[in-house]
Amino acid sequence: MGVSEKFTLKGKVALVTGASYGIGYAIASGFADMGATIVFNDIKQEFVDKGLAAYKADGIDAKGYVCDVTDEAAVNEMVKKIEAEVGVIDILVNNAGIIKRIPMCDMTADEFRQVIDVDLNAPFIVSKAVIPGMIKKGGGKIINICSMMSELGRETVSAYAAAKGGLKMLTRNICSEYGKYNIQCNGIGPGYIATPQTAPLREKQADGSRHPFDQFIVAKTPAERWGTPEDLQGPAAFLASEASDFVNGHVLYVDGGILAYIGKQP
Ligand code: NAP
Ligand code: GCO
Repeated sequence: MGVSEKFTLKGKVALVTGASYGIGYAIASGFADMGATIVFNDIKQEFVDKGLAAYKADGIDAKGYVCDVTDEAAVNEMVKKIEAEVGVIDILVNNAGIIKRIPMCDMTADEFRQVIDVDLNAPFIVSKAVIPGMIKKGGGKIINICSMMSELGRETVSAYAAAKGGLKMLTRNICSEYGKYNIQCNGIGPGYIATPQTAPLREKQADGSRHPFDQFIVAKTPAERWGTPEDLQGPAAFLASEASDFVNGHVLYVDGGILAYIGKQP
């Protein structure tokens, strides 16, 4: 097989969680362009419908399900339905995620748990639901959407950093435990990407100037810009395709160079 033939997803079924918009939508659209059949979920019918309309407008025949990824019974039910209605899942992207920006000492234990539940427990629940099908099928790809906060901390994101750091280790553990079944589990660590999740960090100030955090991120990124959801399409397609069959337990940071950079000299 030629190398270029390995960069296809023809005939593959891909489930991308929380993919009505944002990073998940871009990754799923990229997979569709590579030939995969796209399945996604969101928490509310309203968002699933919006997602379906967006995929349709892009010429993608996606299938959407209402499912909260923190609800194990609902996830198991959804995976069963996908297997019956679409086919056994070849590629899973654990993308659904939330953030709460609250100083740690002001955060309630409940708020901390909610973030851990969506950003760490859910990837465990969804992966656990799809792995048996992948084993029967002879292999599969799991991509966990990690973060800069899998490596770094900052004020107000204690729960998110704990969850994304944990997700990096869940990635390595799935690789360790299921690599022998031809399952590759890798992470993608996006840098700062312009999506609804980061919109509050980019809001214009009352005087029309840029948000100080916006300026801080552009200065901290060697590429000198925010990332776009589309910046993640190529890396995700690589990790979902046969081209990466011996890449396992790795986190690929797609961050315009943030993690390599000490910051601007004064
Ligand atoms: P986003 O714009 O907020 O989208 C997140 C998606 O997850 C939404 O569709 C959301 O659905 C869904 N979701 C949340 N909780 C869910 C649940 N319990 N069950 C099902 N779906 C759920 O975020 P994004 O920026 O695209 O981020 C996507 C992923 O990348 C997240 O894991 C995030 O942590 C990670 N990430 C983002 C950045 C960034 O700079 N943007 C950087 C690194 C990593 P509803 O809103 O419809 O409920
Ligand atoms: C924040 C941001 C980040 C990013 C991303 C970085 O408040 O610092 O929301 O956590 O979204 O995960 O990789």
